[in-house]
Amino acid sequence: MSELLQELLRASEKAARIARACRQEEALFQLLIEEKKEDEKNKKFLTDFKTLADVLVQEVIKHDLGKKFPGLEKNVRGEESNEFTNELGEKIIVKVCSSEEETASLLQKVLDDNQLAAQTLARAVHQEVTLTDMALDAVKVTVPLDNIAVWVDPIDSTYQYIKGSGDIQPEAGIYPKGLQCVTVLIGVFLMDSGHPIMGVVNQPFAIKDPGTLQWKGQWFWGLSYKGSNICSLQTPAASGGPDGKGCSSQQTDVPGKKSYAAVTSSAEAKDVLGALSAVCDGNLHFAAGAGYKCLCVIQGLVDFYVFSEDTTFKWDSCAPHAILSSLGGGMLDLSQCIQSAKRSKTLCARPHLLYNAEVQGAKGADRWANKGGLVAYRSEEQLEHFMDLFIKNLPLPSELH
Ligand code: 2IP
Ligand code: CA
Repeated sequence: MSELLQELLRASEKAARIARACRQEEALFQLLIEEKKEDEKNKKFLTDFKTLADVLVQEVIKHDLGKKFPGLEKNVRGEESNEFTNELGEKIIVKVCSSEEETASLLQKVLDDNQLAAQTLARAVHQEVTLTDMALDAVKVTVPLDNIAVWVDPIDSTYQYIKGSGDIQPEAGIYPKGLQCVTVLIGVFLMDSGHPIMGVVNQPFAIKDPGTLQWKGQWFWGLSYKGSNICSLQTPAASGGPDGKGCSSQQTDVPGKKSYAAVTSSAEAKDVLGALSAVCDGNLHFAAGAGYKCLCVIQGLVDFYVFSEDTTFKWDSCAPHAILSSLGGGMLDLSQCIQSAKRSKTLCARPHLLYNAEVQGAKGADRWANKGGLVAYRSEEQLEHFMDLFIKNLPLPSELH
């Protein structure tokens, strides 16, 4: 159904515009970078402006999807709750109202009476977004609306969004940090099976115009449902990313001779880093943002994104996972891959990440953690051989530290 995908794209673009406004409009940027002193915290309703920006973007996505597909808003899930409570225990629910004026006056309450900031934000929230994507117009796939739910990460890589520079130089096409690592992630999955079927990754700060210093974004989408696989990037490896400087390995006919490129988090464990370095032979990269690292795989800048820790969540992976599936790849649970390969000497199973089940016994956000870590890949053929080499280079369990 191209209409749903079109709406996801439109919502992601509205979200990206709000994210850009918060960085580029002076009235909002000052609030974004403002550090609250201890005695100012929770003075009124506002916890932090960055939390408000995150919550508001999530509400806009929910509101816009619900307007087009009534009922769907109940199945939009994300990290943020839209309820703010002040020190007196008073509550305010942040939501998109029916008019720009109403939204502005609601926001003014959370923004310590800052009228200019509230009006600027409300304008971005109620802005009409029209966009054209010819490839998307051609998509004719119907998905069951009564069996889908949506994971949203309104602003992934929040730290880079607030503190990140816009002048970081990429290494082999990959930004280790900075505004380019910020993404808006909207992923659709089937509630019964938990499989991701549609995703949009929007990068609000992709290119800075050297003349105007204004940012331009870019988006990526994919659909993988009942044998239909369609993606905005049909030949990612060939495109090699926005500047054509991708560093992913070249295909060779001799699997044993291939070397791979991978990206991971700077928070990755030492033993895993050792194994990745051994397999990647100088092509191991670090980048901020779970969504951005997935984008590096989607764009063909690297072959794999590997992370063994449990600090990514369903809202981080659902959207890029759907896009990777549409390209013939996917996202697997890393610890299950390792266990299964050790049992059968080969990676015969594909333990794909699923999006409908909570982690048993976990609380809060951890209920939706990708508990066993992850491996994101674009090519099935490469996966087998890469995992084989990677696992061989991991220390035995008794040697892990
Ligand atoms: C974060 C963000 C971090 C990432 C972490 C995510 O989401 O993407 O950058 O850590 O896993 O949960 P790292 O960059 O080390 O991979 P958010 O910014 O939305 O909290
Ligand atoms: Ca995130």
